[in-house]
Amino acid sequence: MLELFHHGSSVCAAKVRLALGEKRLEWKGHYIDILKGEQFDPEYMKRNPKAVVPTLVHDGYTIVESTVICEYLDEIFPEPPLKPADARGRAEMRLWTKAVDELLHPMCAEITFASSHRHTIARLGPDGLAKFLASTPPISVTPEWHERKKVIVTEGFKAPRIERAFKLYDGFLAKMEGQLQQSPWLAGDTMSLADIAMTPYVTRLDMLSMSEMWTAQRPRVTDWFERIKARPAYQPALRDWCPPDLTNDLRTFGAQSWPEVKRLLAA
Ligand SMILES: N[C@@H](CCC(=O)N[C@@H](CS)C(=O)NCC(=O)O)C(=O)O
Repeated sequence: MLELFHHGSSVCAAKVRLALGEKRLEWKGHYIDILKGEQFDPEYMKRNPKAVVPTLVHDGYTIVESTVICEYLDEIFPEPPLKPADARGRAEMRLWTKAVDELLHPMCAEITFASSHRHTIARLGPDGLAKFLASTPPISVTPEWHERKKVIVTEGFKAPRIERAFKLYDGFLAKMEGQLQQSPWLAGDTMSLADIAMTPYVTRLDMLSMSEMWTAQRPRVTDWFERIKARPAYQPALRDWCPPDLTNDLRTFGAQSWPEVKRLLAA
């Protein structure tokens, strides 16, 4: 049996849901509301000491780290394959998944909290918010996340170095545009874990009403995203799990943030 501990707006959890969906696998979900602090439950942290989602449990075996989970699923359930057939293709694929984990993901957390999540978690009230921020373990999304989350929640777009996050994100879209000139998918002729890794991050910008970051000047990314969205696994994995009020927060607060984001990108 496959069990997934996940959350509706988590990019890493969406990545795993998409891999499960592409493989048409049945799974049982355990919803962890990371904007209410459910990830800090000591019982959950026994499975995932960084207090992050996702966590997969397969026949009693617990596995963390979304990219490792996706590779594991592709080995255990090889059809349809989500890795290129040749070693070079797999190397290209892993360069994408590594860059997503090391660079894009920490910046995605920053832009999401600066643009939207900080308004959502403000509803916890002053005491609830203080408890939420204090509960993040010393090593979480990144080794700096405990402090960085506090700064971004408090200062929003005035947080030091916040422009770095948006510029790095923009750089990933530029890199995608370049790659998609060479091949239909990010690591060659077939859709792979590279595309699955990038899908939640492009979707995040879309949900934040920031799709102009590619629709205005990146036709190949636009076309790639249309092809991704047309896949049957997309809607259930990426959109349906996000509760309507959270979808609404992302859209509304994101749209309010967009003029500031545009200014940071142009500076
Ligand atoms: N490297 C981890 C990162 C997981 C991660 O950062 N998850 C985020 C949601 S996408 C989370 O649970 N954040 C909880 C928090 O910010 O307290 C993975 O790929 O699974």
